[in-house]
Amino acid sequence: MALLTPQDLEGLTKQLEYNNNTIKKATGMDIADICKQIYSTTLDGEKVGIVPITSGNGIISNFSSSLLTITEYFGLDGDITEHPDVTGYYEAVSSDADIILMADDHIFIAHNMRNGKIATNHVCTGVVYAEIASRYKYADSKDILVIGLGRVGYAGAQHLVKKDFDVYAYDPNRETLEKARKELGIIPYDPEEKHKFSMVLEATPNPNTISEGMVAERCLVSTPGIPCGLPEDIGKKNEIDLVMEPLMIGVASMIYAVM
Ligand code: 2YJ
Ligand code: MG
Repeated sequence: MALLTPQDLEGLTKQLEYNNNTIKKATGMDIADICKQIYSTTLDGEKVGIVPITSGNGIISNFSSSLLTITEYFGLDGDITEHPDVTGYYEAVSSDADIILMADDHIFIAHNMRNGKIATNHVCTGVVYAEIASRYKYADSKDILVIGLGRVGYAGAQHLVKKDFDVYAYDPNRETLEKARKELGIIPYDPEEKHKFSMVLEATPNPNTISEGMVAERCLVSTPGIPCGLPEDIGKKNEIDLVMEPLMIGVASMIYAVM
C-alpha cells in the first residue's frame, strides 16, 4: 500500500469542502449523510485520542494534525497525545478518549473504547467510496465498475454486491480477479470490452487506469487512489464528476463505523 506523504495532506479542509460539494451535486447527500446511511449511526461530540506511531517508516509530519482537523470538522473533540506509541496509547485511554485513532504502515484503525467496535481504514475507505459511486444521481443502470481489487477495492466491491448492484471488476492479477469472482460474485471485466459505465470505483495506487472505453459520457469516478487513475483529458472530454481526496472521507467512514 502507498504511504501518504505530507504533500498529499496539504490544504486538507479545502480538499474536503471541494469534494463534499461534488458529492452533494452528484448524490444529493453530503459525506456525513452518506456515512449515516451506511452505518445507521450518528456522532455526538465524542472525544477522540490520536496516537502518533513511530514504527516502520515512522511519523508522517502532518498525519496526526490532519486527523485532528478531520475530527474537529465533524464536531468531535480531538486530542493528539503528547507521546507516541504505547505511552501515547496509555495517555489517550487514561484521558478517557471515546475513540482511539492510530496507524502504522500497514493498518490504520479506529477503536471505540465504549462499545468495543474496531474499524480499519482500508475497509471503511472501500465502503464509503463505493457507496458514493453507487448513489450517483445520473447513473444509467445498476452496472458499476470496480478497478483494483486490493484491500480497498475488494471491500468496496463486496459492499456493492451486498447492495445488489451489477458489479464488474478489473484487476491486472488474474488470480485476484478469479478469487473475487468466486468469493463475491463480481463479473470479471475485460478493459478491451466495449462496456461503458456511469459509476466507477477506482482503488489502485496507479495513474491512468481509466481508459476512454470504460466511461459513459456522464459518469462519476469515486477514487481514494493516489495518484488519480483518471487521465485529465478523459475527465475533461466527458462530463465526469470526480470524487478524490487522500484521507478525510475514509476517516469519516471509520468514525461512523465504530459508533
Ligand atoms: O503516526 C504516524 O504519523 C504514522 N505512523 C502514520 C502512518 C500512516 N499510514 C499509512 O499511510 C498507511 N499506508 C495507511 C494510510 C491509509 C490512507 N488511506
Ligand atoms: Mg448534513
